[in-house]
Amino acid sequence: MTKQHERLIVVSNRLPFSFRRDDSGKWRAEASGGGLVTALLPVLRHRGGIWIGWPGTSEDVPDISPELPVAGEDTGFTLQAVSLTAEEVRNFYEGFSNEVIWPLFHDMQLLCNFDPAYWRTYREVNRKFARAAHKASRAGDFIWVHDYHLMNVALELRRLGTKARIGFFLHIPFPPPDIYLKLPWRMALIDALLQFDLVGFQTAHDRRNFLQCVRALVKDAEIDGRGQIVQASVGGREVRIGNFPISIDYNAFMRQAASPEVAARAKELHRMLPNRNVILGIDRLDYTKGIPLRLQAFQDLLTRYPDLRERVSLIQVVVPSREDIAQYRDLKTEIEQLVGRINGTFVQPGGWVPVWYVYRSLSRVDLIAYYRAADIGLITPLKDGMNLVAKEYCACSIEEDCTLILSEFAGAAMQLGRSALLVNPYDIEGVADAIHRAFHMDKAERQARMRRMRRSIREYDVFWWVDSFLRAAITKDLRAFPLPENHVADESADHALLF
Ligand code: GDG
Repeated sequence: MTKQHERLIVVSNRLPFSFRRDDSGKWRAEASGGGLVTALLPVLRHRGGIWIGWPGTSEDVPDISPELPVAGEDTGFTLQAVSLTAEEVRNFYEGFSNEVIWPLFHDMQLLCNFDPAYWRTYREVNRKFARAAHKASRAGDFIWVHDYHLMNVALELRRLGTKARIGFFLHIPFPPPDIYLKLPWRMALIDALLQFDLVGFQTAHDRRNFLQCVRALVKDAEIDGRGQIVQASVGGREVRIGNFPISIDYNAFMRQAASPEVAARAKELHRMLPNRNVILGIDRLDYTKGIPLRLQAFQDLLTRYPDLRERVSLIQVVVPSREDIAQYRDLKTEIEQLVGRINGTFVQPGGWVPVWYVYRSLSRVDLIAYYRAADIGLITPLKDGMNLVAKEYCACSIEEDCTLILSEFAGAAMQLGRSALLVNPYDIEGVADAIHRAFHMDKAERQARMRRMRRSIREYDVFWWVDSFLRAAITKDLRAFPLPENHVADESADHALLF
């Protein structure tokens, strides 16, 4: 850990807080329950620090930027807002971030809209975030920038003459060169990423893709080392490049899963689905999550394995997301049509309903109750940086009597792949066969697999992740850090696992 007076400045697109007025009319900040914020709060409180981000806009909270320092008083550190105009939100957030980088980095280049205006606004907005970070920081601080919205921030900070060290973590995958090279601004973006002092990816696979792009595009780059963290020397600067699989607050999930409140909710779910195996899918509404193919696999299961009819139900929770983007609205319609078709074909009026479709955000208690009640977790993204739902499902399976079916294209497969049932999400019959296998798996095997996964997630939780990233930024010794099983440091070995 770095010295205490070296503050941590976190920069992310959204501030992970919601805001409400207290009885005296003052705004108050409440941390959202996500793993990232849970893990960073203790570090920020301990070292002192600042969280910079866009507070978002909503009808309830028009623009509270000027009131943020007061609103954030209870958090133990400072919150600082970057305000965005409606046009910036359109071109930077919905445009470049979510119509260019998000689809491209998930290998879906046909969904990209490479509008040059998006790139211009992306650079301007990144400059805005950089100005805020520059103003807030001093030499000796560590600025930790998060995710694909803010890849240009270090470049802008260098222009401003920032003395603090700057790290970056990419939460989504990094694509291989044949896909990355399609980006019209490929050179500028790779140069921008190399302006950070430390660039972190989810898996060794993402890190290798990035290094291949650096080798292809940056002629004077010298890359040294083969451990979890490698060093690249570019134009006289040293950049560390590593992989740090993000995780969850395992103990918090496990404890809450064991609470009487969750137990009662989980029991209620089982009562509504008597003598039935519950299969669970939980995803944000997103085309990367593979929901339509998953529904087709479930339909194939009921068609080819009639013995499972009335013995399984799929609960598919879809959390509304990015509904202002046309592709997301189309996806919602496609999902609803598929659910209607499956239920229309197989439903028993007054009895069994094959698919329970929930389109809304669940409370944390309900979310954990669904995890706890499910016999099979069905997580089949077409591509995913990590997928925290997979890890949360295992943490909440306190009886250890259930099975995880996991896409081999989720980052989590690197860590959990030996104990989950790995599937290719494009293989409809293969996914149906995996559900059939999970249904018939004997209890001893189920428990042994789940126990191994839970042990690994417990050991390498989100606090380990924060600590290993921050240590990687300052360590003098670049030998491999301990990584979860299969997050092997050696590049050739992880390649062998996936392909
Ligand atoms: C990105 C990357 C990477 C979901 N439904 C509800 C709910 N959730 C929470 C889950 C989980 C989170 O949302 C989803 O995280 P994922 O990792 O599964 O997916 P993304 O949102 O796409 O996240 C991903 C992640 O960043 C972290 O680096 O793993 O690959 O795409 O924590 O619990 N929470 C509540 N109600 C819901 O209905 N309360």
